[in-house]
Amino acid sequence: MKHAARLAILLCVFSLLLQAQPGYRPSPDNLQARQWFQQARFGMFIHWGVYSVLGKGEWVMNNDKMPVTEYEKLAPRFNPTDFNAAEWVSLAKAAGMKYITITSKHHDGFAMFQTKLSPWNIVDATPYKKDPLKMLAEECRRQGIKLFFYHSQLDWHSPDYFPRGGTGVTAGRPESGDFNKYLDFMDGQLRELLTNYGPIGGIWFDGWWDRPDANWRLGQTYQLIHDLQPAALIGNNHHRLPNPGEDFQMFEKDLPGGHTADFNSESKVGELPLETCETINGAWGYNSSDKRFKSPRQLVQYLVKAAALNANFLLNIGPMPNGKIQPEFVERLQQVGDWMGRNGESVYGTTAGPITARPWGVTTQKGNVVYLHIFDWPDSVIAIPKLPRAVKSAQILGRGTAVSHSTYLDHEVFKLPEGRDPYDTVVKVELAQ
Ligand code: FHN
Repeated sequence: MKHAARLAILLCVFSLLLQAQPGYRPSPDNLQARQWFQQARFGMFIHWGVYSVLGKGEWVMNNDKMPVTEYEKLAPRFNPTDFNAAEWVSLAKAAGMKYITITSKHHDGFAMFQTKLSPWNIVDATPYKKDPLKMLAEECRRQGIKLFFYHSQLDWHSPDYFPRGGTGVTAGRPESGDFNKYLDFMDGQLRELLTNYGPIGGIWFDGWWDRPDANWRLGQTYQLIHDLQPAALIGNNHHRLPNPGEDFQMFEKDLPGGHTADFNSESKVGELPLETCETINGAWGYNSSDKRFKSPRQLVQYLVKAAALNANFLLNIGPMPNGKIQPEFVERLQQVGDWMGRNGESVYGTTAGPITARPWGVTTQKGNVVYLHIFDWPDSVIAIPKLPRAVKSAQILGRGTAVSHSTYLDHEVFKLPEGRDPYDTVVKVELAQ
């Protein structure tokens, strides 16, 4: 029995790898894009769609068992006349974010862009009649922010997404369909996104987990993307080690290897650039009743903990149906941005520091500088394990206040001045070359 089980697992993994882009060799542009991505460290995730009309999150169609015919009645009510791309991109920049990943299509199949392949899109199905992704792409280029698209492989609207997976089974679709025809449709919309919106930072796939045994033709889709835009980075939120053809690995509501979320219980940390994503409250898509807002302190510490694990932090907002961003999100993004304005050098372009996470905090590193991120330490004196080379100087980042220091056989002692940062006090330690 054990042998059979092992064989079954091997076959599943092998079939997954077969589906991907075997023999994929990232282009020089792609490798450069990966380097940029790793140094960017901080991005804005945006979950926005027709579901925002109900204010009950992006899974409302499935959770409320709405058939397609019912759900489609939301479109005439979706008219985000207050949408202002410059405001959104400026808010991302003010927060210290270097890229934006926005839903081009979520599981409900609703395209937030002008697609010729289905009338189920924001231009043809709503009174708004404009393409927000086109406006956002132009504004991102203007402000020097990269734009990625989150694209759901899972689709609750297409009749050809068949056989069904574990979701979208109450959408009232016929019990028949041609999955390859659906994949042609999905590839067609990806072609539109990678042709009509200028240079794209990458594609953030989600929804593979709905049909893990299906043949998703990943290799064909990945090849299409890399042929159209070699520098576009592909990530797939399948919660497994990356497949050939993927350029970064994402974790959801979980630091890499943290296994705090049940769907990440098995995921292992691979060799590709890393990213973790999280919400400000508990919802990805706009949820008017979800008041579980994380504090700016929690958000800064999550960002820094990610950087200390060589990972980016993709922090989510779910805009309202009128195109505005709720004030609780704006306020927190501005507070995180204030901290990043004073301490960003301890996050951007850094890698994990020489000391792993401790009760007092974490460390990041850039060249011969180590940043001690002190989240919680009541005393003025702090002892840490010995650093890899002699300490030349130490100061409080952002203030320049000197920090006195002594080295002992196997540890270092720093004496912290009065006045701590409420989110994260960063000690910049310059090491001898
Ligand atoms: O089902 C989606 C969910 O709506 C959201 O998009 C998150 C974001 O990472 N991903 C899936 C849940 O794992």
